[in-house]
Amino acid sequence: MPTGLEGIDSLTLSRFVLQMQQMSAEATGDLTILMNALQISCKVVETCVRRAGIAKLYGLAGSGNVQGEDQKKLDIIANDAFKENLEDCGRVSVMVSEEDDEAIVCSKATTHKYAIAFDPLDGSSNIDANVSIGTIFAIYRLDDSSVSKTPAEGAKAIMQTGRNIVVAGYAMYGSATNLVLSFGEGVHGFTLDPSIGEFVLTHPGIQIPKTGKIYSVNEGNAANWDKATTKYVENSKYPEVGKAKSLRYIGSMVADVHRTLLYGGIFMYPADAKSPTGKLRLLYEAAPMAYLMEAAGGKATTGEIDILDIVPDSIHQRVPVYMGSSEDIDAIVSLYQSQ
Ligand code: AHM
Ligand code: MG
Repeated sequence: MPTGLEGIDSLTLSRFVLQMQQMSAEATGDLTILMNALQISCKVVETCVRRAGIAKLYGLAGSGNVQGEDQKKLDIIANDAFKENLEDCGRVSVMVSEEDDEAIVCSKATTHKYAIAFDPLDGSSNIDANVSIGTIFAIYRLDDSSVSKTPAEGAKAIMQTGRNIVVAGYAMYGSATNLVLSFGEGVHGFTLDPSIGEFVLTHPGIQIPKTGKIYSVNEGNAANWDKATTKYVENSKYPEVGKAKSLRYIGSMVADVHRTLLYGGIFMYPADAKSPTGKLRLLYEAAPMAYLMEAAGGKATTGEIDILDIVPDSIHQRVPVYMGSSEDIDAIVSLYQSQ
């Protein structure tokens, strides 16, 4: 009897993670359990995002987060879903969330090998307009011989360069729900099949094109940009040779980076005269996306240093961001070198 599932490629995210773990000689299964908790959290949040209009989850919750921004109801729901699932899985020792002032030390941890930084619902200014939003995460390996007991110790343990990331990725709640991730070698994209409730591999081995036809930036900030950014955008619009680039800017990092990975080009959130270190946060926005970019053959820089080489000085640190196709990033870096 037909099941309706005939012809579906069944490399699910769960099986993919198991296979990745089995390839490692020292694998204990802890990372598989952690990844499972992460996957479930993404499914919980996707369900809330899909039902937000009917369930009256749009709008403000009436509180503010550490960055002084209003928190949306969905921001809080997403943050709670990730924190509860990750803590309960017992494989996370320290968590840093965009929505929490301090690092969280997990009392239920049965092993102290992993820490995770996440932005539970990025791009939340877009929530009420039903524009794509997402979750960004980076898992870091800890020295499990020194267990963090206080938020300050937890913060110190997780403040590592992006080169130490074990797994990074994002979930995008758009017209479909995608989960894109990398264990370091290769970037793979999964799409949630709602009929079976599983993420299925749809974009294996994503490689970003060497150069792209799109630039992506909030041009409303142009009056405050430095010379290199101003020149780069001018060259994109009025090139001496070839065609002008197209501008695409959604204002949701996950959606802008997703498009950049698939189509190529450059996504930027520069520092400017009003925001001297930029807007995006290193640990849970810039570093995980930079990790994916490099694993897909692209580059990610502040203009002066590769994002993955930055040593964090605080858990909510902001950094300037330029990421995308290698030739486009080389062009902005050379403008910085000559300015
Ligand atoms: P958020 O973490 O408060 O949602 O802010 C981060 C978002 C990114 O998704 C996006 O790239 C950027 O802010 C857009 O900022 P702007 O509205 O200034 O262009
Ligand atoms: Mg964010």
